[in-house]
Amino acid sequence: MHALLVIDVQNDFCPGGALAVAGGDEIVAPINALMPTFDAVILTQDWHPAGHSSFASTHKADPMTVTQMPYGPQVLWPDHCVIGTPGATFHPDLNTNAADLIIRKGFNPAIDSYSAFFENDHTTPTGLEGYLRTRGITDLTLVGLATDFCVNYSAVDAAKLGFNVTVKPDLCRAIDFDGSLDAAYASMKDANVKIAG
Ligand code: VGL
Ligand code: ZN
Repeated sequence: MHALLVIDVQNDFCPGGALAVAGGDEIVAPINALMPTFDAVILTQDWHPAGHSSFASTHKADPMTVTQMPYGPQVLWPDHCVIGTPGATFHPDLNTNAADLIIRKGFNPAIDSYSAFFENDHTTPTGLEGYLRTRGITDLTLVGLATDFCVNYSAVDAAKLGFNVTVKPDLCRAIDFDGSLDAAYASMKDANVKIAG
C-alpha cells in the first residue's frame, strides 16, 4: 500500500501568506492530478494556537532568528497558520475531498512540529505512524511545503521508522533560509529517502 502524503499546502505558505514560500501555489494542480494514482491520500495541516512558541512575536524577537528551546535550536517564524484564521486553511484549489486523513500538527503551544510523525522534541508522536501501519501502508511519497522544513523532517522520520520514502522535489517548494535546502537534501539522502523527479 502506497500513500501520498501532502505536507502543509496552506494559504500562509503560498504567495500572499504570512510565511510565503515562492511558487507554493504552483504545485497545487499537479498534486491534485497525482492523488488518484495512490492507495491513500493524507494531508497535513500546520495548526498553531495564537502566541505559539515558534512565533518570533511571542519572544519579542525578529522573525527568522534562532532561539534555544528545551528541545534544541528553533527558528522563530512570523505568526503563521494560526488556528481559525484564513492563513491556516488549505489552498482553495487543493482537492481536500480526496483526503482519507487530515493530520494537524504544531498545536502544542510549547513545542513546534515540523514532522508529520513527531513534534520537534523528536519523541512526542502525532499518531500518524499508527494510522499508516494499521492500514498496511508501507510506501510513502511526499510532496508539499516546505521542502527544507516540514517535508524534510517528515521524510527523514518516515524513513527512520522503516517506511519506503520518496520525495518529489518538483512538487515541493523551499523556504531556503541560511543553507536549509542543501542541509535538507543531505539529511534526506543520509536517511535513504529517494529524491525522484
Ligand atoms: C513549516 C516553518 C514553520 C513548513 C511550518 O510547513 O515547512 N515551516 N512551520
Ligand atoms: Zn509552523
